[in-house]
Amino acid sequence: MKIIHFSDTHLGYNDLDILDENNINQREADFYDAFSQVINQIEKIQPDYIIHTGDLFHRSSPSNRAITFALKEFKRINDMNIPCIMIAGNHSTPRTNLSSPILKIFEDFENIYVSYEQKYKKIEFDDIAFHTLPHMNDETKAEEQINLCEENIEKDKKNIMMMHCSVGAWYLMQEFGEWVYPTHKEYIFESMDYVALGHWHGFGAVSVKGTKEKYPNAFYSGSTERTSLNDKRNEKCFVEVTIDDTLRVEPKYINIRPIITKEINCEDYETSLETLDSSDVKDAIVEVRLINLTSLQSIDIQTSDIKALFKEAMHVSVKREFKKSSTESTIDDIEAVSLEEYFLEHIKEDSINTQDTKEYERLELKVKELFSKYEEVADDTI
Ligand SMILES: [Mn+2]
Repeated sequence: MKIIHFSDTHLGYNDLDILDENNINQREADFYDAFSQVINQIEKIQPDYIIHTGDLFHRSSPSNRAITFALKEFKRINDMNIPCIMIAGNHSTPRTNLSSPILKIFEDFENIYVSYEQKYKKIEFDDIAFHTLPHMNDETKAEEQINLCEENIEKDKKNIMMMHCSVGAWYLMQEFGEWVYPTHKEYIFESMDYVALGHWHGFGAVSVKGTKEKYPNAFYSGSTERTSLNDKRNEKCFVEVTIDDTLRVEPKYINIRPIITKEINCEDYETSLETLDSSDVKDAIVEVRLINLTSLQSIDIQTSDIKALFKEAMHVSVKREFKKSSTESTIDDIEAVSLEEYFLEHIKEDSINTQDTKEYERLELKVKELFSKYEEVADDTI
């Protein structure tokens, strides 16, 4: 028996102010592309079942575009005549009873089975039972729902548990209202053929109570794209689960836009630039770290100059990481009135340390020039 498990597709998520050729936010389009890649693969693999473990949409009230896209893709799934079981995650669960859950839009698709009512629901077929525990806002009610799941295990069928949660607080996403599965109920996993998890955005088996030991049958499939540029994972996947006499869990990778970190060591700025390799950044999201930066260099090194080094990238962000100095002065040490004066004082301090007065004079002029430009712009706005 073959099951495709995917999750956390976050349709409608957008980021970075970049539009694609269709005037759609480029990152939003990336998420749609990742989703379609999974559906294309499912068409080829022709599994027995398809499961999605939550956060189909990024918001509980998605945009028209996100809904239109989802309906089109789920029509494809529906037409495959393969049962598809889907649960709600924290992102697609409304916080109040006033709004209607978005997954309701799939109720009338004959091959799509949805679980979004914040309670346990068993979705059963001849050979298999899916025990779904969608996201629950009220954690106090969750335990009785887990008990219901336990009571409903089918001895003569395969049993699949589906949840959108952090298992025992080890896989927290630092999001408001996330549901933590109680550690003392993890033993239920042993009665399941497979535990399909959503919420954590990386692929992998779940650890036993925070040890290095892993449950052999409990997996997060991970997200299909990155909802934060802090997520540096370049491998996103869906999972092909084969349940015969043994269980096989195989990640199937998706082609996603690369995210690449480059480092420029400002202690040896020139050499660092010379040895910089920018050949691998085409269409990538690039994060450049300027390390060991001094305040003097920080004035000279323009963000636009750094960005120009990676012309082929889709997006470049520059992070300035200053060198720690033992003689760092605090604001209290400097009697300065304006930002300009404060800044000049700071440079002066630095030049005293390095005994480079010529450099101070050069930068003083530059700083004055920059501040006068700033003031001109500021005056214009009055
Ligand atoms: Mn998620």
